[in-house]
Amino acid sequence: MIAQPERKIALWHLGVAYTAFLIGTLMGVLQVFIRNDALQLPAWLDYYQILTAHGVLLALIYTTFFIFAFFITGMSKSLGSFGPKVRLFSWIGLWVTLLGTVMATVMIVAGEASVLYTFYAPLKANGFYYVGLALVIVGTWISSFALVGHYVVWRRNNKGQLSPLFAFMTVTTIVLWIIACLGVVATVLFQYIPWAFGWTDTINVELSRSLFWYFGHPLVYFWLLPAYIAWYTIVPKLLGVKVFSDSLARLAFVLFILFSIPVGFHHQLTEPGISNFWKFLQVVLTFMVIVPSLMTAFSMFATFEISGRKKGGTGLFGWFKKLPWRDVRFTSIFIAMVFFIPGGAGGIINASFQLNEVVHNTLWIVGHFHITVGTPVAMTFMGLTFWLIPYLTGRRFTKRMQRLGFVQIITWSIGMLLMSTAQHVLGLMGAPRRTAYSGYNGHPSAMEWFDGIISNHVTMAIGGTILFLSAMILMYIVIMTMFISPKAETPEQMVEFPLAESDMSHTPKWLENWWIWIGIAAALIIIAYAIPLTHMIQHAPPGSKGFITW
Ligand code: HEM
Ligand SMILES: [Cu+2]
Repeated sequence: MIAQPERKIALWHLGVAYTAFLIGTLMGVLQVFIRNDALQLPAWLDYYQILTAHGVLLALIYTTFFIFAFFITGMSKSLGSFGPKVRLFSWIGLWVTLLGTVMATVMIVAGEASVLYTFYAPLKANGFYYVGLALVIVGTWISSFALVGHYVVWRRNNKGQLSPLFAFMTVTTIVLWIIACLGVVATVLFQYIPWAFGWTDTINVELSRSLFWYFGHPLVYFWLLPAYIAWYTIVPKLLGVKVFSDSLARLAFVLFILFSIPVGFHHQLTEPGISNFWKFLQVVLTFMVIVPSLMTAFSMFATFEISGRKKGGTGLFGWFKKLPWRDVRFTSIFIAMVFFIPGGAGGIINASFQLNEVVHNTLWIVGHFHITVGTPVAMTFMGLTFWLIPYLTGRRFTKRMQRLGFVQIITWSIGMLLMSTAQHVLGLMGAPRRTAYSGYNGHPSAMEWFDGIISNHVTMAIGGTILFLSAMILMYIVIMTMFISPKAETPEQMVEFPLAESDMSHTPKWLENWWIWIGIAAALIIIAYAIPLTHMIQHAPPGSKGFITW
């Protein structure tokens, strides 16, 4: 059991995460009904307002707070208790991030910031929305430095040794996060804030979007890598085996630092201000990420097979039946992985220069990120929640909770399958994303979006409703295991932190030489961004004044 102060910090993070989850999923279910013309919002509430709340609270806030809860618990577990300074800075990090969250949320609720979570200029929110977002980032940096400090002390006390896999992966994710944030911090501090408070009249739109996506793409890896940490370090323990290959796991992680940052232009393929050469270069770099992704898939299935065979599974696929399907901690993550197969394939489509034209800004994209962040990441986090909260509170995860956990993940899967398949197909038929209901004056093409079986906004709404019910079951489990379930008394009732053993005897030391990876990452970033960004600044158009369209 980790020390009480760390447990408290982690539990606070989880409390905030699930509050955001509750509000965010409520917005989600409203959206599906509005899009299908079954619900009309009162005049004081706007579709873009709730969509902003949905994107910010789920994609930015739920994920970030959950991730830090997981990191804090795992770092304390694998490197030992935090010192007083690490604790203090973890608290400060939490409060600053929370302050920023509250500020941004108040602005959204007040109708001052219906600019969506990507806050593209020239849409202009109240300046305090951007200040809130900046504080969120600063808060995560403080928490990150606390964890890195803990790691540095450990390395100093264990000279010449590789750090445990969990700690290595946490630091990798933090390195990626800090490099990524530089872009969004630059645009928010130097472009949005002066413009939103009226200190400057206009904003360089193309530059702001490019700096945003410099951050926006690695942001998805900031969500994904913690899920991968669970896949690499928790899943083998649930299966009763060691990590498949420690060095492969570490190599995959550092490759994510290299290939997740210099690629943001793949979100801007339709934008006129960037020449094709730079777009093409970044598309090529984007495709490099397939390498560590397939390395991860390979190690996962190798882990499954080794475990299944150890338990007596024979033949080509006999091992599959021997996996611990009755353990919701495993089954949830397994389903999360399965969703990532079409999710990753869809990502290849989105990033392709030509195919992007077909799917850009359509509901396909919404379908895509709900089967990447909305399920593989979110459901891995759910699978972690089932043991993380009882582990931290010392309460039991009862049989009844385990059964409810199964109902929760199965309903989430069914809901997501319906909603995201409908969204993918509707997107191919041309239905746009980020719009409330619109009949396009009864145009036949738009009417088709309401009369298929799968390709129908109603199917999407049914899926969304099932998802919302599933989210409420999860909230019940969270509240029970946080405050109400009986305390664990006997050792069998205690919930453990299932951290797998990893054999580091063959792992090369250079894998943990951060300067190599930060150096290569910097070189790639300069190659991919220096010239086009300079161009955007030197040949800047007049700039745009702000627009408040809502
Ligand atoms: C109850 C479950 C959920 C439902 C019913 C739902 C529904 C939706 C719908 C219908 C949209 C598209 C709206 C539009 O483009 O007009 C949307 C957008 C989005 N959703 Fe969800 N969603 C759910 C859960 C999640 C989760 C768990 C995440 C991430 C962790 C997530 C992240 C997002 C993001 C980032 C957007 C894009 C917002 C934007 O375009 O600015 N959603 N959701
Ligand atoms: Cu991307």
